Amino acid sequence: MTEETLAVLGGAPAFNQPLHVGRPNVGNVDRLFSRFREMLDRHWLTNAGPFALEFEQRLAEFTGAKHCIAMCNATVALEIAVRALDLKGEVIVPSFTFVATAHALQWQKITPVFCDIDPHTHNINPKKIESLITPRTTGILGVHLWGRPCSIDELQAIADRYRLKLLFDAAHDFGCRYNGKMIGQFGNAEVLSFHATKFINSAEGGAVVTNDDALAAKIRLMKNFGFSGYDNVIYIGINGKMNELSAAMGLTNLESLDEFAETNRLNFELYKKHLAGIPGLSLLNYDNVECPNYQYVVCQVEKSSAGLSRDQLIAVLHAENVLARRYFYPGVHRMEPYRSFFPHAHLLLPDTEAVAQRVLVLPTGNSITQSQIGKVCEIIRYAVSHSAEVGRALAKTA
Ligand code: T4K
Repeated sequence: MTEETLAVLGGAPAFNQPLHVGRPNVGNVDRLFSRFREMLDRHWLTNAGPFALEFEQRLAEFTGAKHCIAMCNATVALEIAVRALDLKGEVIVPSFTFVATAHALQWQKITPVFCDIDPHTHNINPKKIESLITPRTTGILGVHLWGRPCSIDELQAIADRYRLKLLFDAAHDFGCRYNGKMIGQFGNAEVLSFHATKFINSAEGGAVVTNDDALAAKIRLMKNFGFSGYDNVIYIGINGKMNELSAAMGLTNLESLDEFAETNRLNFELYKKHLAGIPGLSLLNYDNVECPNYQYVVCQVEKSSAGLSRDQLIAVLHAENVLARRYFYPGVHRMEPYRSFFPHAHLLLPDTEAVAQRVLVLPTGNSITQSQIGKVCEIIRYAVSHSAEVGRALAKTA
Protein backbone atom coordinates (compact mmCIF):
# COMPACT_ATOMS: atom_id res chain seq x y z
CA MET A 1 0.00 0.00 0.00
CA THR A 2 1.31 3.46 -0.85
CA GLU A 3 0.58 6.80 0.76
CA GLU A 4 -1.66 7.80 -2.21
CA THR A 5 -3.93 4.84 -1.71
CA LEU A 6 -4.84 5.60 1.94
CA ALA A 7 -8.15 7.46 1.71
CA VAL A 8 -7.39 9.90 4.57
CA LEU A 9 -4.26 10.87 2.64
CA GLY A 10 -6.23 11.60 -0.52
CA GLY A 11 -6.55 8.14 -2.11
CA ALA A 12 -9.73 6.37 -3.17
CA PRO A 13 -11.48 4.24 -0.53
CA ALA A 14 -10.26 0.64 -0.51
CA PHE A 15 -13.82 -0.75 -0.63
CA ASN A 16 -16.72 0.34 -2.84
CA GLN A 17 -19.29 -1.09 -0.46
CA PRO A 18 -19.17 -0.65 3.32
CA LEU A 19 -17.79 -3.53 5.38
CA HIS A 20 -20.04 -3.67 8.42
CA VAL A 21 -19.43 -5.02 11.89
CA GLY A 22 -22.52 -7.07 12.65
CA ARG A 23 -23.34 -8.09 9.06
CA PRO A 24 -25.83 -10.94 9.57
CA ASN A 25 -24.71 -14.52 9.05
CA VAL A 26 -27.06 -16.06 6.52
CA GLY A 27 -27.68 -19.81 6.53
CA ASN A 28 -29.30 -22.03 3.89
CA VAL A 29 -31.60 -19.75 1.90
CA ASP A 30 -33.54 -22.61 0.20
CA ARG A 31 -34.25 -24.17 3.57
CA LEU A 32 -35.41 -20.80 4.88
CA PHE A 33 -37.79 -20.25 1.98
CA SER A 34 -39.21 -23.73 2.31
CA ARG A 35 -39.94 -22.96 5.97
CA PHE A 36 -41.59 -19.65 5.00
CA ARG A 37 -43.72 -21.55 2.46
CA GLU A 38 -44.70 -24.10 5.13
CA MET A 39 -45.61 -21.27 7.51
CA LEU A 40 -47.76 -19.52 4.91
CA ASP A 41 -49.49 -22.78 3.92
CA ARG A 42 -50.23 -23.34 7.61
CA HIS A 43 -51.62 -19.81 8.11
CA TRP A 44 -49.99 -19.63 11.51
CA LEU A 45 -47.70 -16.65 11.97
CA THR A 46 -47.16 -16.12 15.68
CA ASN A 47 -48.49 -16.99 19.18
CA ALA A 48 -46.57 -20.15 20.12
CA GLY A 49 -46.46 -21.43 16.53
CA PRO A 50 -44.78 -24.72 15.64
CA PHE A 51 -41.52 -23.10 14.52
CA ALA A 52 -41.24 -21.07 17.74
CA LEU A 53 -41.88 -24.19 19.81
CA GLU A 54 -39.34 -26.17 17.78
CA PHE A 55 -36.79 -23.35 18.15
CA GLU A 56 -37.30 -23.39 21.93
CA GLN A 57 -36.84 -27.15 22.03
CA ARG A 58 -33.66 -27.02 19.92
CA LEU A 59 -32.24 -24.23 22.08
CA ALA A 60 -32.99 -26.10 25.30
CA GLU A 61 -31.35 -29.25 23.91
CA PHE A 62 -28.34 -27.29 22.67
CA THR A 63 -27.72 -25.29 25.85
CA GLY A 64 -28.68 -28.14 28.19
CA ALA A 65 -31.07 -25.81 30.03
CA LYS A 66 -34.31 -27.36 31.26
CA HIS A 67 -36.47 -24.56 29.86
CA CYS A 68 -36.21 -22.13 26.97
CA ILE A 69 -38.73 -19.37 26.34
CA ALA A 70 -38.23 -17.67 22.97
CA MET A 71 -39.04 -13.97 22.71
CA CYS A 72 -39.20 -11.08 20.29
CA ASN A 73 -35.76 -9.77 21.31
CA ALA A 74 -33.23 -10.01 24.14
CA THR A 75 -34.10 -6.61 25.61
CA VAL A 76 -37.68 -7.66 26.31
CA ALA A 77 -36.40 -11.05 27.47
CA LEU A 78 -34.11 -9.27 29.96
CA GLU A 79 -36.96 -7.06 31.15
CA ILE A 80 -39.24 -10.02 31.67
CA ALA A 81 -36.54 -12.08 33.41
CA VAL A 82 -35.76 -9.15 35.71
CA ARG A 83 -39.44 -8.79 36.60
CA ALA A 84 -40.06 -12.52 36.98
CA LEU A 85 -37.08 -12.74 39.34
CA ASP A 86 -38.68 -10.00 41.42
CA LEU A 87 -35.63 -7.79 41.25
CA LYS A 88 -36.14 -4.42 42.91
CA GLY A 89 -34.17 -1.56 44.45
CA GLU A 90 -30.62 -1.88 43.13
CA VAL A 91 -28.98 -4.40 40.82
CA ILE A 92 -25.24 -4.54 40.21
CA VAL A 93 -24.32 -4.51 36.53
CA PRO A 94 -21.27 -3.63 34.42
CA SER A 95 -21.32 -0.31 32.58
CA PHE A 96 -19.19 -1.72 29.77
CA THR A 97 -22.04 -3.38 27.88
CA PHE A 98 -24.72 -2.56 25.34
CA VAL A 99 -27.13 -0.06 26.84
CA ALA A 100 -30.02 -2.57 26.79
CA THR A 101 -28.56 -4.37 29.81
CA ALA A 102 -29.02 -1.31 32.05
CA HIS A 103 -32.22 -0.15 30.36
CA ALA A 104 -33.88 -3.48 31.22
CA LEU A 105 -33.48 -2.44 34.87
CA GLN A 106 -34.11 1.30 34.71
CA TRP A 107 -37.21 0.77 32.55
CA GLN A 108 -38.69 -0.88 35.64
CA LYS A 109 -37.40 1.77 38.05
CA ILE A 110 -34.65 -0.50 39.34
CA THR A 111 -31.35 1.33 39.88
CA PRO A 112 -28.44 -0.11 37.91
CA VAL A 113 -25.36 0.15 40.13
CA PHE A 114 -22.40 0.17 37.79
CA CYS A 115 -19.50 -2.07 38.64
CA ASP A 116 -16.07 -1.79 37.06
CA ILE A 117 -14.66 -4.45 34.73
CA ASP A 118 -11.52 -6.52 34.72
CA PRO A 119 -9.38 -4.76 32.07
CA HIS A 120 -8.02 -8.11 30.84
CA THR A 121 -11.34 -9.86 30.26
CA HIS A 122 -13.66 -6.80 29.83
CA ASN A 123 -16.17 -8.62 32.07
CA ILE A 124 -17.55 -7.47 35.43
CA ASN A 125 -14.81 -7.55 38.07
CA PRO A 126 -15.98 -9.84 40.91
CA LYS A 127 -13.48 -8.20 43.29
CA LYS A 128 -15.34 -4.90 42.99
CA ILE A 129 -18.86 -6.19 43.57
CA GLU A 130 -19.07 -6.59 47.35
CA SER A 131 -18.30 -2.96 48.10
CA LEU A 132 -21.35 -1.98 46.01
CA ILE A 133 -23.84 -4.16 47.89
CA THR A 134 -26.31 -2.23 50.05
CA PRO A 135 -29.51 -3.25 51.87
CA ARG A 136 -31.38 -2.31 48.65
CA THR A 137 -29.40 -4.71 46.44
CA THR A 138 -31.48 -7.59 45.13
CA GLY A 139 -29.36 -9.02 42.36
CA ILE A 140 -26.35 -9.12 40.07
CA LEU A 141 -26.72 -8.93 36.30
CA GLY A 142 -23.51 -10.22 34.70
CA VAL A 143 -22.74 -9.90 31.01
CA HIS A 144 -20.65 -12.48 29.11
CA LEU A 145 -19.07 -9.86 26.90
CA TRP A 146 -17.70 -10.68 23.44
CA GLY A 147 -18.64 -14.35 23.93
CA ARG A 148 -16.26 -14.78 26.88
CA PRO A 149 -18.07 -16.02 30.00
CA CYS A 150 -17.71 -13.88 33.13
CA SER A 151 -16.26 -15.30 36.35
CA ILE A 152 -19.42 -17.25 37.00
CA ASP A 153 -18.22 -19.19 40.08
CA GLU A 154 -17.11 -16.02 41.87
CA LEU A 155 -20.37 -14.25 41.00
CA GLN A 156 -22.43 -17.22 42.20
CA ALA A 157 -20.46 -17.34 45.48
CA ILE A 158 -21.18 -13.64 46.10
CA ALA A 159 -24.85 -14.07 45.16
CA ASP A 160 -25.15 -17.01 47.57
CA ARG A 161 -23.36 -15.17 50.38
CA TYR A 162 -25.64 -12.13 50.16
CA ARG A 163 -28.79 -14.00 49.02
CA LEU A 164 -28.92 -12.14 45.73
CA LYS A 165 -30.45 -13.29 42.47
CA LEU A 166 -27.99 -13.87 39.65
CA LEU A 167 -29.02 -13.21 36.06
CA PHE A 168 -26.75 -13.34 33.02
CA ASP A 169 -26.99 -11.31 29.84
CA ALA A 170 -25.65 -13.95 27.45
CA ALA A 171 -26.49 -11.98 24.29
CA HIS A 172 -22.94 -12.54 22.98
CA ASP A 173 -22.35 -15.99 24.35
CA PHE A 174 -24.52 -18.42 22.46
CA GLY A 175 -22.66 -21.69 21.94
CA CYS A 176 -19.92 -20.89 24.47
CA ARG A 177 -18.97 -22.88 27.56
CA TYR A 178 -17.80 -22.25 31.09
CA ASN A 179 -15.70 -25.00 32.67
CA GLY A 180 -16.95 -27.32 29.96
CA LYS A 181 -20.63 -26.60 30.60
CA MET A 182 -22.76 -24.80 28.01
CA ILE A 183 -23.76 -21.21 28.68
CA GLY A 184 -27.48 -21.19 29.44
CA GLN A 185 -27.33 -23.26 32.61
CA PHE A 186 -25.92 -20.69 35.02
CA GLY A 187 -27.37 -18.36 37.64
CA ASN A 188 -31.13 -18.14 38.05
CA ALA A 189 -31.49 -17.60 34.31
CA GLU A 190 -29.57 -16.48 31.23
CA VAL A 191 -30.77 -14.33 28.35
CA LEU A 192 -29.77 -15.02 24.74
CA SER A 193 -30.04 -12.66 21.76
CA PHE A 194 -30.77 -13.64 18.17
CA HIS A 195 -30.61 -10.11 16.80
CA ALA A 196 -29.44 -9.77 13.18
CA THR A 197 -25.94 -8.89 14.37
CA LYS A 198 -25.53 -11.95 16.57
CA PHE A 199 -23.73 -15.24 15.94
CA ILE A 200 -27.04 -17.03 15.31
CA ASN A 201 -29.79 -14.67 14.25
CA SER A 202 -33.54 -14.75 13.81
CA ALA A 203 -33.56 -11.14 12.48
CA GLU A 204 -34.92 -10.03 15.85
CA GLY A 205 -35.19 -12.50 18.70
CA GLY A 206 -34.13 -13.52 22.15
CA ALA A 207 -34.75 -16.19 24.75
CA VAL A 208 -34.60 -16.86 28.45
CA VAL A 209 -33.05 -20.18 29.42
CA THR A 210 -33.33 -21.51 32.96
CA ASN A 211 -33.39 -24.69 35.02
CA ASP A 212 -35.98 -23.23 37.40
CA ASP A 213 -39.46 -24.69 36.70
CA ALA A 214 -41.44 -22.02 38.57
CA LEU A 215 -39.46 -19.16 37.01
CA ALA A 216 -39.93 -20.60 33.52
CA ALA A 217 -43.69 -20.93 34.04
CA LYS A 218 -43.90 -17.32 35.25
CA ILE A 219 -41.87 -16.04 32.29
CA ARG A 220 -44.08 -17.96 29.84
CA LEU A 221 -47.13 -16.22 31.28
CA MET A 222 -45.51 -12.80 31.34
CA LYS A 223 -44.42 -12.88 27.70
CA ASN A 224 -48.02 -13.67 26.66
CA PHE A 225 -49.96 -10.90 28.48
CA GLY A 226 -50.36 -13.18 31.53
CA PHE A 227 -52.77 -15.52 29.71
CA SER A 228 -53.12 -18.93 31.28
CA GLY A 229 -55.63 -20.27 28.73
CA TYR A 230 -58.51 -18.63 26.89
CA ASP A 231 -59.99 -15.61 28.67
CA ASN A 232 -57.98 -16.29 31.80
CA VAL A 233 -55.33 -13.72 32.72
CA ILE A 234 -53.62 -14.51 36.00
CA TYR A 235 -50.62 -12.19 35.92
CA ILE A 236 -49.51 -8.85 34.59
CA GLY A 237 -47.83 -9.49 31.26
CA ILE A 238 -46.59 -8.00 28.04
CA ASN A 239 -46.26 -9.10 24.44
CA GLY A 240 -42.82 -10.69 24.22
CA LYS A 241 -43.64 -13.48 21.77
CA MET A 242 -41.39 -14.65 18.98
CA ASN A 243 -43.12 -14.77 15.59
CA GLU A 244 -42.88 -17.64 13.11
CA LEU A 245 -40.77 -15.77 10.54
CA SER A 246 -38.10 -15.16 13.14
CA ALA A 247 -38.32 -18.70 14.47
CA ALA A 248 -37.97 -20.10 10.92
CA MET A 249 -34.88 -17.96 10.47
CA GLY A 250 -33.49 -18.97 13.87
CA LEU A 251 -34.00 -22.68 13.15
CA THR A 252 -32.39 -22.37 9.73
CA ASN A 253 -29.38 -20.48 11.01
CA LEU A 254 -28.99 -22.88 13.92
CA GLU A 255 -28.44 -25.63 11.34
CA SER A 256 -25.38 -23.69 10.12
CA LEU A 257 -23.92 -23.11 13.57
CA ASP A 258 -20.76 -25.18 13.02
CA GLU A 259 -20.11 -23.51 9.69
CA PHE A 260 -20.56 -19.98 11.15
CA ALA A 261 -18.30 -20.83 14.08
CA GLU A 262 -15.59 -22.17 11.77
CA THR A 263 -15.80 -19.10 9.52
CA ASN A 264 -15.54 -16.79 12.52
CA ARG A 265 -12.60 -18.79 13.88
CA LEU A 266 -10.75 -18.66 10.56
CA ASN A 267 -11.45 -14.92 10.25
CA PHE A 268 -10.13 -14.39 13.77
CA GLU A 269 -6.95 -16.41 13.04
CA LEU A 270 -6.41 -14.40 9.88
CA TYR A 271 -6.75 -11.09 11.72
CA LYS A 272 -4.39 -12.40 14.38
CA LYS A 273 -1.78 -13.35 11.77
CA HIS A 274 -2.02 -10.11 9.78
CA LEU A 275 -2.16 -7.77 12.78
CA ALA A 276 0.73 -9.44 14.62
CA GLY A 277 3.58 -7.14 15.48
CA ILE A 278 1.78 -3.86 14.78
CA PRO A 279 2.93 -1.57 17.60
CA GLY A 280 0.18 -0.55 20.03
CA LEU A 281 -2.35 -2.97 18.64
CA SER A 282 -3.52 -6.09 20.46
CA LEU A 283 -6.30 -8.54 19.73
CA LEU A 284 -8.49 -9.80 22.55
CA ASN A 285 -7.89 -13.53 22.59
CA TYR A 286 -10.38 -16.40 22.76
CA ASP A 287 -10.14 -19.81 24.28
CA ASN A 288 -11.16 -22.17 21.49
CA VAL A 289 -12.70 -24.66 23.93
CA GLU A 290 -14.70 -22.23 26.05
CA CYS A 291 -15.55 -19.51 23.54
CA PRO A 292 -15.94 -21.07 20.16
CA ASN A 293 -18.28 -18.51 18.57
CA TYR A 294 -15.54 -15.89 17.87
CA GLN A 295 -18.39 -13.48 17.25
CA TYR A 296 -16.42 -10.28 17.79
CA VAL A 297 -12.94 -9.35 16.62
CA VAL A 298 -11.91 -6.93 19.34
CA CYS A 299 -8.75 -4.85 18.98
CA GLN A 300 -7.24 -2.57 21.57
CA VAL A 301 -5.29 0.47 20.49
CA GLU A 302 -2.64 2.10 22.69
CA LYS A 303 -1.90 5.54 21.29
CA SER A 304 1.49 5.77 23.04
CA SER A 305 2.84 2.87 20.91
CA ALA A 306 0.61 3.02 17.82
CA GLY A 307 1.08 6.77 17.32
CA LEU A 308 -2.65 6.97 16.57
CA SER A 309 -5.55 6.88 18.97
CA ARG A 310 -8.40 4.42 18.59
CA ASP A 311 -10.59 7.23 17.26
CA GLN A 312 -7.98 8.25 14.69
CA LEU A 313 -7.71 4.66 13.52
CA ILE A 314 -11.50 4.46 13.27
CA ALA A 315 -11.43 7.60 11.10
CA VAL A 316 -8.81 5.97 8.84
CA LEU A 317 -10.91 2.80 8.51
CA HIS A 318 -14.19 4.63 7.93
CA ALA A 319 -12.58 6.64 5.12
CA GLU A 320 -11.80 3.27 3.49
CA ASN A 321 -15.42 2.12 3.96
CA VAL A 322 -14.47 -0.25 6.79
CA LEU A 323 -17.14 0.59 9.37
CA ALA A 324 -15.27 -0.54 12.47
CA ARG A 325 -17.18 0.12 15.72
CA ARG A 326 -16.04 1.40 19.10
CA TYR A 327 -18.34 -0.83 21.15
CA PHE A 328 -19.24 -0.10 23.99
CA TYR A 329 -18.10 3.49 24.06
CA PRO A 330 -18.53 5.62 26.12
CA GLY A 331 -19.85 3.16 28.73
CA VAL A 332 -23.48 3.12 29.80
CA HIS A 333 -22.72 5.40 32.79
CA ARG A 334 -21.97 8.17 30.27
CA MET A 335 -25.30 7.78 28.47
CA GLU A 336 -28.64 9.23 29.49
CA PRO A 337 -30.38 8.95 31.83
CA TYR A 338 -27.48 7.40 33.76
CA ARG A 339 -24.99 10.24 33.36
CA SER A 340 -27.55 12.68 34.84
CA PHE A 341 -28.50 10.28 37.61
CA PHE A 342 -24.90 9.38 38.50
CA PRO A 343 -22.63 12.21 37.31
CA HIS A 344 -19.69 10.90 39.35
CA ALA A 345 -20.04 7.22 38.37
CA HIS A 346 -16.84 7.36 36.29
CA LEU A 347 -14.78 7.84 39.46
CA LEU A 348 -15.57 4.27 40.44
CA LEU A 349 -15.07 2.92 36.93
CA PRO A 350 -11.43 3.56 35.96
CA ASP A 351 -10.99 0.32 34.00
CA THR A 352 -14.29 0.79 32.15
CA GLU A 353 -13.21 4.31 31.20
CA ALA A 354 -9.79 3.17 29.98
CA VAL A 355 -11.06 0.18 28.00
CA ALA A 356 -13.86 2.22 26.40
CA GLN A 357 -11.17 4.55 24.98
CA ARG A 358 -9.14 1.82 23.29
CA VAL A 359 -11.54 -0.80 21.92
CA LEU A 360 -12.13 -1.12 18.21
CA VAL A 361 -14.29 -3.90 16.76
CA LEU A 362 -13.58 -5.19 13.24
CA PRO A 363 -15.92 -6.86 10.72
CA THR A 364 -16.22 -10.64 10.68
CA GLY A 365 -18.89 -13.26 9.90
CA ASN A 366 -19.70 -15.05 6.68
CA SER A 367 -20.10 -11.96 4.50
CA ILE A 368 -16.46 -10.86 4.63
CA THR A 369 -13.81 -12.59 2.51
CA GLN A 370 -10.29 -13.54 3.52
CA SER A 371 -8.80 -11.12 1.02
CA GLN A 372 -10.96 -8.31 2.43
CA ILE A 373 -9.63 -9.11 5.90
CA GLY A 374 -6.10 -9.00 4.52
CA LYS A 375 -6.80 -5.58 3.03
CA VAL A 376 -8.29 -4.24 6.31
CA CYS A 377 -5.15 -5.33 8.15
CA GLU A 378 -2.93 -3.80 5.48
CA ILE A 379 -4.70 -0.46 5.97
CA ILE A 380 -4.19 -0.64 9.73
CA ARG A 381 -0.53 -1.59 9.39
CA TYR A 382 0.12 1.19 6.91
CA ALA A 383 -1.71 3.79 9.01
CA VAL A 384 0.24 2.89 12.14
CA SER A 385 3.58 2.88 10.34
CA HIS A 386 2.76 6.33 8.90
CA SER A 387 1.10 7.64 12.03
CA ALA A 388 2.69 11.09 11.89
CA GLU A 389 1.40 11.88 8.36
CA VAL A 390 -1.95 10.31 9.09
CA GLY A 391 -2.25 12.31 12.32
CA ARG A 392 -1.47 15.54 10.44
CA ALA A 393 -3.99 14.74 7.67
CA LEU A 394 -6.71 13.98 10.20
CA ALA A 395 -5.95 17.17 12.14
CA LYS A 396 -6.53 19.21 8.97
CA THR A 397 -9.99 17.70 8.42
CA ALA A 398 -11.04 17.91 12.10
N1 T4K B 1 -27.18 -7.25 25.74
C1 T4K B 1 -26.06 -7.12 25.00
C2 T4K B 1 -24.74 -7.34 25.66
C3 T4K B 1 -26.14 -6.78 23.65
O1 T4K B 1 -25.03 -6.62 22.92
C4 T4K B 1 -27.41 -6.59 23.08
C5 T4K B 1 -27.54 -6.19 21.70
C6 T4K B 1 -28.56 -6.76 23.90
C7 T4K B 1 -28.39 -7.09 25.22
C8 T4K B 1 -29.95 -6.57 23.37
O2 T4K B 1 -30.25 -7.56 22.40
P1 T4K B 1 -31.47 -7.34 21.38
O3 T4K B 1 -32.63 -6.71 22.16
O4 T4K B 1 -30.98 -6.46 20.28
O5 T4K B 1 -31.79 -8.77 20.92
C9 T4K B 1 -26.34 -3.46 17.61
C10 T4K B 1 -27.56 -4.33 17.73
O6 T4K B 1 -28.73 -3.63 17.30
C11 T4K B 1 -27.75 -4.84 19.12
O7 T4K B 1 -28.68 -5.91 19.04
C12 T4K B 1 -26.44 -5.40 19.66
N2 T4K B 1 -26.53 -5.82 21.05
C13 T4K B 1 -25.37 -4.35 19.58
C14 T4K B 1 -24.05 -4.87 20.07
O8 T4K B 1 -25.22 -3.98 18.23
P2 T4K B 1 -26.18 -0.91 17.17
O9 T4K B 1 -26.75 0.29 17.80
O10 T4K B 1 -24.71 -0.98 17.02
O11 T4K B 1 -26.95 -1.26 15.80
P3 T4K B 1 -26.66 -0.80 14.31
O12 T4K B 1 -27.98 -0.55 13.68
O13 T4K B 1 -25.65 0.26 14.27
O14 T4K B 1 -26.11 -2.13 13.60
C15 T4K B 1 -24.87 -2.67 13.97
C16 T4K B 1 -24.09 -3.04 12.75
O15 T4K B 1 -24.66 -4.15 12.09
C17 T4K B 1 -23.93 -1.95 11.71
O16 T4K B 1 -22.60 -1.94 11.32
C18 T4K B 1 -24.82 -2.39 10.55
C19 T4K B 1 -24.84 -3.90 10.69
N3 T4K B 1 -26.12 -4.50 10.29
C20 T4K B 1 -27.19 -4.37 11.13
C21 T4K B 1 -28.40 -4.93 10.81
C22 T4K B 1 -29.57 -4.79 11.71
C23 T4K B 1 -26.23 -5.15 9.09
O17 T4K B 1 -25.24 -5.23 8.34
N4 T4K B 1 -27.43 -5.72 8.77
C24 T4K B 1 -28.53 -5.65 9.58
O18 T4K B 1 -29.58 -6.23 9.24
O19 T4K B 1 -26.62 -2.17 18.05
